[in-house]
Amino acid sequence: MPSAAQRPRITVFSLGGTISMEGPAGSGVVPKLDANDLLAGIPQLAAVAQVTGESVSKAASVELGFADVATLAERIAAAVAGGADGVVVTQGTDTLEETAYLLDLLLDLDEPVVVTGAMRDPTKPGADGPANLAAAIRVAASPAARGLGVVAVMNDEVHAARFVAKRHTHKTSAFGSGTIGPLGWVIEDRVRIALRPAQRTPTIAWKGPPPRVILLPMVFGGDAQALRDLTREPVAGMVVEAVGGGHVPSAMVEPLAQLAATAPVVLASRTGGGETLDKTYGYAGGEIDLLGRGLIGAGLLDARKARLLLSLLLGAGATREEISAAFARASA
Ligand code: DAS
Repeated sequence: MPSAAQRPRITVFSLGGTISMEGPAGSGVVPKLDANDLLAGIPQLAAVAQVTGESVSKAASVELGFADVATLAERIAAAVAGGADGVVVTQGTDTLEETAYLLDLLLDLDEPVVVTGAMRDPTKPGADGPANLAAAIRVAASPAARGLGVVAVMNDEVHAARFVAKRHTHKTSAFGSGTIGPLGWVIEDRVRIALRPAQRTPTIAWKGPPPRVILLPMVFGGDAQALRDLTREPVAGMVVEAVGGGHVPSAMVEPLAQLAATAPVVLASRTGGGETLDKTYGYAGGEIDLLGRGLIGAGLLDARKARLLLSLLLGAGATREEISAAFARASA
């Protein structure tokens, strides 16, 4: 066993979420515990790594915003510059998929950065927070996880930030990567990385809070009024969460084309897996029609991840061509 000084140095940043929540029976749980409280629940991990806790916030994850994650990214980069071999972020699961991808876009580190949380709060039998935190620390300490970009570790699975999504309201197996599955897993005391992404997520410089990018879901029967309502004021960009491989009702084509002439409009799919099509359907409102009118395919990114990428690109002052190229790269 490595001596204490030889063990990898891991910094754990706590943001709140169910993993940190407590409360009297019957009145609901709220964020209470900080990083050091969470680490006190897994003393056996001291044999794996030298772990330091830093409390960032005690919030429900729906309260997090772009600036919070940008500040966290700076703190993570500083921890690594100060000698950390890996970093773990604990937060609420509701927006974990967004935080993980934003960190992936903002950071350019070989050191593992792992986001985790819990589906069952610490007052529940079988609370999964300690197991998830222990697995996340093992991954952050593992040389096998270097160079993967940011990952999420939940339920002993390792997921790429670009693909991970919360797909269930309460199961401990709520997280998945619909299109590719997990990159690896934790078993006994081992971290197994079975797949490595073909390419890293591009890094985008943070230039301050980005302009507003709207996400518009397509619904059965269409809702052209929603599009009119949302674009009454000028918008910096829009992501259309289209049906199937990237399709909208024909009545929405013209207004979307008009918008695409003045602001980037990205075409994503609401299916939760696969990538957007570009040369299959020829009907009005099909993907060939929409891409021909200037919309940009989201490729492998779902609508929520596409909104984050478009927001950061606009915030960094990217041109239309640079935005198209970034989405093409995100799918390569
Ligand atoms: N749903 C809770 C969680 O899983 C709350 C939150 O996201 O903060 O952590």
